[in-house]
Amino acid sequence: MHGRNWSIEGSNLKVVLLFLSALGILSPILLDGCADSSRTLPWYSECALPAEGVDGWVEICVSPPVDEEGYTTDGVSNFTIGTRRLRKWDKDYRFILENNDPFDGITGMNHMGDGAYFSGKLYVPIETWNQCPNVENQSFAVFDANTLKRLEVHNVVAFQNEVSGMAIAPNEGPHGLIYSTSFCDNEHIYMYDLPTFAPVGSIELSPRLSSMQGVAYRSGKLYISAGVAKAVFQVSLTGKVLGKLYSDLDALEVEGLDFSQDEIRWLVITNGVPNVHYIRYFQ
Ligand SMILES: [Ca+2]
Repeated sequence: MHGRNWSIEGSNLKVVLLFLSALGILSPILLDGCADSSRTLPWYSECALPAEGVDGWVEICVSPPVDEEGYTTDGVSNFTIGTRRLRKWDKDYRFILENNDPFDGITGMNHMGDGAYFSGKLYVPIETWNQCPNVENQSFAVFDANTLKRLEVHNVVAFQNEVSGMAIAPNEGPHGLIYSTSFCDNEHIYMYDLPTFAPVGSIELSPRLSSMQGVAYRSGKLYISAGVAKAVFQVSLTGKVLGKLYSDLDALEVEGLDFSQDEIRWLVITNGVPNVHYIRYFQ
């Protein structure tokens, strides 16, 4: 159990980690490769960097327990998205404020997905979720990142069968694009015009990715959290799946993610508890 896809031989890594642990340099949380959410976790400010010579994607720390659907950040504050709740935290995950009624004034909504921060706002997919393919009222909601108050709702029922995640790519397309994943559609990523939310088209994934739960954009690539594989994949903007970057096979569910900062921050539910896992590339 507790298997993860390390990029160096597991036994070598364990020796390195044991040595660091003996020196008191490394938190013991990394030793068994399992983020046991029932005990105290290393926080963002206590991320343990790997020893020299470690190559590839390495998990360096885990957030305290947060919400269960999505994550994003403006580079300072952390924003976590629950099924029916938005919360804002400071850089060390100290609670700042929450919105416990994100569907206030709109009927039928019961589910939020993985959102993205862009230019002072949070972009969050919302819908009426009743298992695949029975989904209704698929929409993109926009919230003020300072107050968490809802500003706008844009219906996308006509174009997409489920909305599990949103990523903002301000420099793609003529005016910027929104990329959106579907949990019920393993074949397509949908695109929308950023300023108007008008549908632009879709890209076809090759190979397909099952049970997509979140998407992030960075430097002309997409990063997708896929549930069946319990992994983060890198995908080109033409839909080619370029590789599996990291997997957490102990996860009960893998959820939203963010790659706007130095590391992929991936919301993973382990033992029923959602935490943001910080996974950084070393070479
Ligand atoms: Ca996100």
